[in-house]
Amino acid sequence: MYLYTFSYKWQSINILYLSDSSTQTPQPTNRSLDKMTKENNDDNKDNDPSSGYFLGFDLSTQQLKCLVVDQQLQLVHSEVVDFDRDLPEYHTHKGVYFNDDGSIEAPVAMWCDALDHLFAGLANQNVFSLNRVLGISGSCQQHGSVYWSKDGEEALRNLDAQQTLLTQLAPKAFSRSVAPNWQDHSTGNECKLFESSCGGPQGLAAITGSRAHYRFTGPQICKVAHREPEVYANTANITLVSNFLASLLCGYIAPLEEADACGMNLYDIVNRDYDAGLLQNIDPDVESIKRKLKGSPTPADSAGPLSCVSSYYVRRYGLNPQCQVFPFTGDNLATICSLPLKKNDVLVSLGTSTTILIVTDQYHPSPNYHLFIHPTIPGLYMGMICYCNGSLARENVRDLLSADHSWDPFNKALLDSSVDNHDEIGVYFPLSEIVPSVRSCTKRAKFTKSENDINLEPVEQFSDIKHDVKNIVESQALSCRVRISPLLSDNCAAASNNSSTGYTVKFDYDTFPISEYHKRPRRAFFVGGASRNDAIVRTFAQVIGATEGNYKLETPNSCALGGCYKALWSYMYSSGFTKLSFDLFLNEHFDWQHDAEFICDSETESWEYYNTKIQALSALEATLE
Ligand code: XUL
Repeated sequence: MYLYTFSYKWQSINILYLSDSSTQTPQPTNRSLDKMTKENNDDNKDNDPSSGYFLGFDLSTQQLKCLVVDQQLQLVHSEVVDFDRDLPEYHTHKGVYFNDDGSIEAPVAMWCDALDHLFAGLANQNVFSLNRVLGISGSCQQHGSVYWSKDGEEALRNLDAQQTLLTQLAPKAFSRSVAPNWQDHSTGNECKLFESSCGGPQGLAAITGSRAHYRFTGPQICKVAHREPEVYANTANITLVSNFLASLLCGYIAPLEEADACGMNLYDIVNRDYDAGLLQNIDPDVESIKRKLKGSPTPADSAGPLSCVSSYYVRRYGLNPQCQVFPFTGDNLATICSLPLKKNDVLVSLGTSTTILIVTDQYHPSPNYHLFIHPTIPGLYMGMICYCNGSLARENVRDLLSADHSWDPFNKALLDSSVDNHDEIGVYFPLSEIVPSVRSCTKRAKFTKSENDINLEPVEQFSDIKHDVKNIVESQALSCRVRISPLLSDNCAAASNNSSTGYTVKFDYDTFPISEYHKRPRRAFFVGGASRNDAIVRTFAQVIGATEGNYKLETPNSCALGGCYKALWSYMYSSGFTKLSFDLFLNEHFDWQHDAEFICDSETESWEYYNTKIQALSALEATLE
């Protein structure tokens, strides 16, 4: 029996930071070597999940993290390697290199090194036995790409437990020592090529779920192929960060995972295969680039394992030789796996920027957001909307009311029913915005509305800053609401072609009857810094109008936790211990009392009140450049 020291699994408790031996080669101690010899010979080795553990990795920009859960989803242990702090010899800044030519990349050797450091930490704790780990999965930063040399796979298949990953892989396994990072913006030409090859942003979004983005892997690989032809020619395989880490654990180059492959601008989501025309942007020899990508990705909705863990980890750290590695996915995709989300549930991240993740059965692509195949539930997609302006814009207004940056006057104004802004609308974009795609601006207007018509009158200022408080939070929330509408509707495509269904309203690339903007999500989950601000969350909740309640979450580790749950469910499902689908399985075991805090219901009356502002926001956005 192991003593569980954790009571609250969303908190990252008992993280074992590495000692300052970061420059030393990580070694398993005598204790872990003794332990593994004993346990590998232990006859009592079974696959009973009730005494097993499940690892969820998260290879993010700044850290490699691993959480460990038991079968009840209880967090048992966590381990972190922070790149800048624990591996200073790579001289990264926040985990990456900001190169002189403007590109942003991360050293692949550092990630290999970090994995050994992390396992050394796992092998040297006393909370659980690595020999009892039955399944591993995880999440990784999306879009990055790792270039493997012709010797790469062989080096991986022949790992010697007496040596480190670094010494065995870094010198020869990679044709490029650095991986492009999602923050990179150096692929402008390649993005143009991708969009023009298939009829523009809408054409590309229709095929791949997203318009071209600098960070997306297709344009990034294209840049390497065209600007570094020698490197490309010497590259036998290209992995995303997710199947790179899975490959290190499996001991061979694992295929891509399908949900994460949707972040490449290469994958045809409807036909569930790479798009040959898009691949040709990179390499006229489509079969060759397909081979480099290791053929078809593993289907997102298959629960099966990639393989057992490589013997390297069994011999070096005492992992169970039967431990199964399941496909890793992207970090945003893993985040939705950290909760028992169902169709039409929405996760609102109120951070520096605002990000919306929504589970949907509607494939309604738009150049303004991203659609990915859902990583665990067949027939569903994950929609992701990323705004640039979030807390910074709200803080600007806050500071107009409070010299000492207090939220109190802001929150008081936000909930003050005597501040009547029913005929006002504003947009507050101190940074240029992604959704809608416009330059930095602040605009205010008063409006009058007849049944089918809207009359907008621009104003310099409202009568009081308190009105800006209400208008900024409401318009941010309303923007989220109208942009998730097409993903909540069963018939938006049909509705957009049917002019007899009342007057229409345009947002971005969509023109729908007003009724299409009157769809409500099921549940809303709020995360991120501003989710701790009750007034802001309650206002968002009323505007967005979830029909089954609004919840607040503390999610410092949601990506890694999603990886743990994916490993646990995949193991249970593929080994026949459960027949439940991922969401039902998670729902059955999820501790709502501990892990989610109910905030409020969305009142129908207040939700309807915001219906009146939809046209006004559309009209105001139409004036922006
Ligand atoms: C998503 C994206 C980032 C990275 C962060 O498209 O680029 O969220 O996945 O790790």
